[in-house]
Amino acid sequence: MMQTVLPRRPGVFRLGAVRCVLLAGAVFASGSVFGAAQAEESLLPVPKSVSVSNGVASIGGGVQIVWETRPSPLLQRAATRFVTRLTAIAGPAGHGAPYVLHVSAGADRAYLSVDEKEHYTLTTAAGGARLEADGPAGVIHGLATLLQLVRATPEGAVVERVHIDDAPRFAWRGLLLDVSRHFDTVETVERQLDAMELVKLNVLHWHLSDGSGFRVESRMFPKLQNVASHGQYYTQAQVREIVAYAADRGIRVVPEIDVPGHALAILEAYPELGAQPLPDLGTKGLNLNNAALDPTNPQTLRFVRVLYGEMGGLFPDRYVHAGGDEVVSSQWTKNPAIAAYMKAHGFETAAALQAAFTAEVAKILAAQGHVMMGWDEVSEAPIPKNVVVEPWRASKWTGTATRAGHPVVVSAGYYLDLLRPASMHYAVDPFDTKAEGITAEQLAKYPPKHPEFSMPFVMDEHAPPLDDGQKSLIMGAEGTLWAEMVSEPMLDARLWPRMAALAERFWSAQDVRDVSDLERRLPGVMTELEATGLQASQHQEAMREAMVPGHSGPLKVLTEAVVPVRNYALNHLAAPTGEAMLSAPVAVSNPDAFAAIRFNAMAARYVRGEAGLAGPLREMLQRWADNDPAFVASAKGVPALEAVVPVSHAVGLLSRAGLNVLNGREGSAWRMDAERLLQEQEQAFEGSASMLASAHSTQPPGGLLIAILPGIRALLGAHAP
Ligand code: TNX
Repeated sequence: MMQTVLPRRPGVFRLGAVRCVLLAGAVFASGSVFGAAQAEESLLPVPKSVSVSNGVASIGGGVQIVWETRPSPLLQRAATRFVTRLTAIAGPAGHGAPYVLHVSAGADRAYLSVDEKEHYTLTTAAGGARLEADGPAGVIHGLATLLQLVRATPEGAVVERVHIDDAPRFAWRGLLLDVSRHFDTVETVERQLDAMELVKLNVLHWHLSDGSGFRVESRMFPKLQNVASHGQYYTQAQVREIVAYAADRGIRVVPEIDVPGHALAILEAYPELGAQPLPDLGTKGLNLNNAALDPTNPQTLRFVRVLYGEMGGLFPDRYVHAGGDEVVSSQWTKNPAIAAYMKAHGFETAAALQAAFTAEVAKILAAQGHVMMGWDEVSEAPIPKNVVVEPWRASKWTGTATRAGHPVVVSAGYYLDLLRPASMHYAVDPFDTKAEGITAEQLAKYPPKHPEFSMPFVMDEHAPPLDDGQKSLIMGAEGTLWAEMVSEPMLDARLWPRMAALAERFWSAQDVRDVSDLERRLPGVMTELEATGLQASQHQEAMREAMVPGHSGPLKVLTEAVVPVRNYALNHLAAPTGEAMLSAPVAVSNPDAFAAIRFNAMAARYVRGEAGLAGPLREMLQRWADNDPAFVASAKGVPALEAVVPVSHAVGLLSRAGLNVLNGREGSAWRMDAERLLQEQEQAFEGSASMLASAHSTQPPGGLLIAILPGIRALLGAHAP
């Protein structure tokens, strides 16, 4: 591996403007320029405008960066990262003339704020490129784009020749990491920040506190780390390190300390602040989300003031997320003192009391120089206008919150823990007030088990579209990955590549929405992210090996053809349940099974007449058909694998049916078997097509759905025999 020796020959040349020359040590095999334009087709997120010139330029001689404006240390580090990544992607060293990259960056005092300047232009030519940015963020983005224009070829690395003019659609492009439910080490968080930089995401929404644990060292309330963290927390030095690491990559860190609900961990440490006595933590089926602070206790607001004051000092960002979600009314109404307080002060509902609490928290944060954010529940009763609302339960809240004048960051439709494929999340536009929510049809078909809790999740079929004023209040959006069922080794693969699809939704123009084009680019993006540090495949490999030491190959092949059940259906499996889920096949199955997606796309093209695809289709089907006996053998004595043997059989049977079609085999018995199985498996998809369906339906063994159904269905003929 090439080491970076940057700056190897730093020097200052005077050529009119200040020029700092930085010669990168990455030197690639020199070679002739060759290959058709391609890399520009793998850009993600799609830039605002791209014009392609003909041809490519060799970058085989390494990169020489010429700063047209004086580079800050931050930009110098960005350049170093660029070179390191280029080396990782473009391969071994060679000699030749360096590719000269001229960079100029305007000054931007708003860097790392929602008002920062992110625009850049990038022109790549024969011997080099020019990157002009309005500020540091634009340089970081431009370098990410340039990296995606590089392609390794047998003759050495080349860069596509293009002119790009780019800026994001939304200023706030976030990712929520829930480190309360499952803790992630500093290294793991930093890996996500690296990946975020490469797809131009710019906010880490760090969910640091919830029922399962409080994750930051507090000097003011040391029981938060000594008791509430259960031993897993970030020291203040580590928090500063992560904030700095993020800042280097153009990423703001918005901390969330969730109050007044989701407070169990805090209450383990300070039970006197609770609305109810601390529940016995050993209670079977205890809902860790329910415990709430007592908003009427003056000590509660004091706690919030001092804690937020301390935490605010660690997080320089203007915004602090104060949570506010899922406050269970009975936590308050069943406490006689709180009930009496509500009566005395005219709070008719828990929501009204929460609004008063929210207003106090917003005031506290404002006094500390911050702006409060909260989940959409905070907007159910009047609260100060400047509180940023984050719709999550349904898209209608985007409409109501903006109608009330609140700035909004949308997360409804972007819940990665629902385990939907990238294509579904990608289809959701932040402006759409009817994108996410339980439909009337679903409600009728699957009556909710907790009717009083369902209405906020229900879609408003009459929700009007946003007007221009409302649209201007949408600051952006966030992908959220709640981690009840995401352990640290699972994190990279649960977040990516789906988060990259969301990065495009949040950056690119509203009309960039071609799903097959997205699906075509995602594997390449995964390759880029993994080459530069992400560990999705490595971790999955290790997890498979832990499940079946020495014999994990068949499990890997099985996971090519399956996806996990969706919409919290994992909560309703017969087995595995609880923590066992995290070391079962479903933990290493991906919501986007690339091989299955490719198979389905190819099968569709085959039946439309591309006969040449028969070969590759046959190869895939043969692989899956042959895998069944191998899987059965490997599963012997491993309960988690034995549980999904029926899934392996089904994949085998369907694959054999597909082969029969390709081989022109006659007969009807195998067709009928396959048809029956197809219907059964399509039904299984129906069973987790929404949160309500998930709670009502029997789920497939091990929570695995078969992802190659559309392709098999296409091969068998669109109509049932
Ligand atoms: C609701 S999303 C929550 C989270 C859970 C999630 C999934 C939100 C604001 N609250 O605390 O993790 O459902 O169970």
